[in-house]
Amino acid sequence: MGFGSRSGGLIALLFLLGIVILFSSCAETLESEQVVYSNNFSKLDLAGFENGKLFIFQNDTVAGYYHNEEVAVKLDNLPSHNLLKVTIDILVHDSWDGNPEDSISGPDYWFFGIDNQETFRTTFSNSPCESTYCLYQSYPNAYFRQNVPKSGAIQTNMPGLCIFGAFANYTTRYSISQIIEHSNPTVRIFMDSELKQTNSPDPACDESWSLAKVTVEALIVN
Ligand SMILES: [Ca+2]
Repeated sequence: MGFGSRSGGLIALLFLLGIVILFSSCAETLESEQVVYSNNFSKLDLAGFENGKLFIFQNDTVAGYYHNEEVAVKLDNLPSHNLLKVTIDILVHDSWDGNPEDSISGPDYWFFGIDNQETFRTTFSNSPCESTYCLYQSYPNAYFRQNVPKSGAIQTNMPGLCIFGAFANYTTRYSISQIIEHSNPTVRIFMDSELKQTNSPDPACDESWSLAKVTVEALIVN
């Protein structure tokens, strides 16, 4: 009896020890974090950009505006890392329709990725949301989650750029952040949209986006 309980205790102890070893071996430690690129375009710096173009929106120099065209930034000589944290601040202009799938107006996708791999695809909606009618968006989640328009925004009180240029609350700012496995000393970050508005004579005026800031951090996590 005494022997049995002692071996039972020993087994329990080994079991606990196993859990401790398991958890400590799984715990990841952030060993270094370094900002390797940060650009809000205030210095008119488009070094490394493809399809870079600047304009001033609400007294702020931003890159854009864009409509279903790729923009990318290539960074070289990155320090040693195994993860990249990419943060992209975008301005969503005018009449984005979010998730609804129809032949005229949506979904209105925005996406980005690194090198040749898309890592995040979502939708945005600047459209009205009422109890009986709502054009949902996926952000802050990936497509196809249903969130109310402007969910996760960091600023919503700017006017539109073109078709709703005279109307308040038709440009919405988001700060989109993702940590991605990556270790090469070179990276190409691309951003693009697939906007649909077949009934518009000028789709880029109907809905577009701009780039307000790009920040890249190189992380080492072990
Ligand atoms: Ca649309």
